[in-house]
Amino acid sequence: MPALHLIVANRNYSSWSLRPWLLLRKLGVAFEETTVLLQTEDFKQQVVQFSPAGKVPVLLDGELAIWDSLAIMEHLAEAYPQAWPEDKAARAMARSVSAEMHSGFMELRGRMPMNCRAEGRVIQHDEALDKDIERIQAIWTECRLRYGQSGPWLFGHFTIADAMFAPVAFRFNTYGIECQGLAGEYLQRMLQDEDMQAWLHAAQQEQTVIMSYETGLTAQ
Ligand SMILES: N[C@@H](CCC(=O)N[C@@H](CS)C(=O)NCC(=O)O)C(=O)O
Repeated sequence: MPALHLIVANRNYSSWSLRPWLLLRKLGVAFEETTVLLQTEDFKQQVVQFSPAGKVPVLLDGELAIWDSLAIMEHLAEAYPQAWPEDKAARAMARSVSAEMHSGFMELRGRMPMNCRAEGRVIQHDEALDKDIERIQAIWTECRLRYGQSGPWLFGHFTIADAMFAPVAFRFNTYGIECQGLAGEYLQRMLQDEDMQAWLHAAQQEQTVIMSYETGLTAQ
């Protein structure tokens, strides 16, 4: 019986859930999963048993409950240090871009909600949104250029930084954001990844539609 148990929400919409789920898959760690559906009556009831924040994801590790995607991944990194780059300078950069993703990019998050099974959605662009998009492309390019020599991910092997940006790849796909050069290659690598495809496949099987996440259905 796996010692780890991850509580997540709808695959299609829960960007925060995707992050630790993907990291666990990449670490090759066995874990149990429970899905609680967003905006249902028993969501809060189920989740507050483990998380005072009342949000997912939550990781149960024996007696411990850890909530918040970055805290969960930091907890995993204690047992699996490869979750961060080994090199100190690379690790500092990985921590910085992960924290930047965790606490920022509000325009992108608000206006391009994760909706991974949807494609061809049209959103209106403005300076604030394009600034977020350009900053993400710059991060991907710089990490790949400086630290990506030993593998296909931002710091060579898959790290927490990749997990942090994985939902952005689905968002870029849904809303038709194209990336060039190293950022474009990274985007395609992420979208074609077998674990990302497994997550997407599960999202495609879900029946629930939450209209507040269904942005860009028609040209605005
Ligand atoms: N900063 C938190 C955000 C978690 C979060 O907002 N989760 C959403 C699901 S994607 C949630 O649980 N929403 C339910 C609610 O707010 O009632 C993290 O990194 O885990």
